[in-house]
Amino acid sequence: MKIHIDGRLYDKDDAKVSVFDHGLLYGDGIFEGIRAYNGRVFCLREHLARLFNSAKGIHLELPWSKLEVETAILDTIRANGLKDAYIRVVVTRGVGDLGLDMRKCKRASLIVIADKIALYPEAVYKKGLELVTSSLRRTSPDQLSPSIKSLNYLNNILARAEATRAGAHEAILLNQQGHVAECSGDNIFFLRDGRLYTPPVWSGILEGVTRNVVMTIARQTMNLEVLEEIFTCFELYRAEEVFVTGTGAEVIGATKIDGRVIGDGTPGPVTKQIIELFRAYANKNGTAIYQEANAPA
Ligand code: PXG
Repeated sequence: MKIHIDGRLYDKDDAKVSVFDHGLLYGDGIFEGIRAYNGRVFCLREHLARLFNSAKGIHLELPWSKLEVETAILDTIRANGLKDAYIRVVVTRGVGDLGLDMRKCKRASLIVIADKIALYPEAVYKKGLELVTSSLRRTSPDQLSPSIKSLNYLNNILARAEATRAGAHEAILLNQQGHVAECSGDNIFFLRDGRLYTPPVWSGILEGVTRNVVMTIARQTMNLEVLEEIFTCFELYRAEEVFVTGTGAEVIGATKIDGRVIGDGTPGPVTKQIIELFRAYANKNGTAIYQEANAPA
């Protein structure tokens, strides 16, 4: 495996960062998780836009243009001969001293990892996920904004660990007001009376790229009304269908939440249709990685 760090490709064992990097010392940095399907990078522009907005949010000046980051991403995928991939882009504050002062970090570092994707087993798409509400709240927008995809994921990791210990797949995090925000690494939707509901960005969530694509598919292809509204867990319990969206998960039904069976306990017809439409869309759209002649088999 070849890994990109600051303009050079390294073998996996040689891909290293300094112990003085503030990304390591303080979680001072940002990231993106991106997927490539069938030789195309999915929603690359949207991920780059979010990366640059996250950078702005943490006062991190990026010494590269969007095109340069895009080139680094595409080069790394090509160097690994991948057509389907999970791509992790990490930008750290760079090397500084042991203090908090970001001015000591003279240059941000760019890391790109392109790997095969570790998918949820197909059985999970058929059966649906079990979710539990975490005791931890999503960081509120007046703290570290949840719309910034920062390297501080400990809150989400601890929430996910609660789910794991409860024998569930994913954790739901509420916002500081007790409304449903999102899962530890996915956005959440529910269906009632033919309408889809999902929490608004301002209520304290990451504005998921998959979320936005699913909202467009639901509105434009399925003619569904999609409402961004705040709601509580009870609305999920009594929903007809619930599903989560994310780059890793794509779209997966949630069939049990806090011990309550959702709908008839299997992913519903709308969820199944969105899964199919999303997969078809993801397989056709995106930034081409290879010219036809150079594509790996
Ligand atoms: N909410 C949070 C908190 C996330 O971290 C999403 C929603 C979904 O956003 P996208 O843009 O992917 O539709 C995320 C992103 C993983 C993994 O390995 C997933 C994320 C972050 C880190 C790791 O599954 N999800």
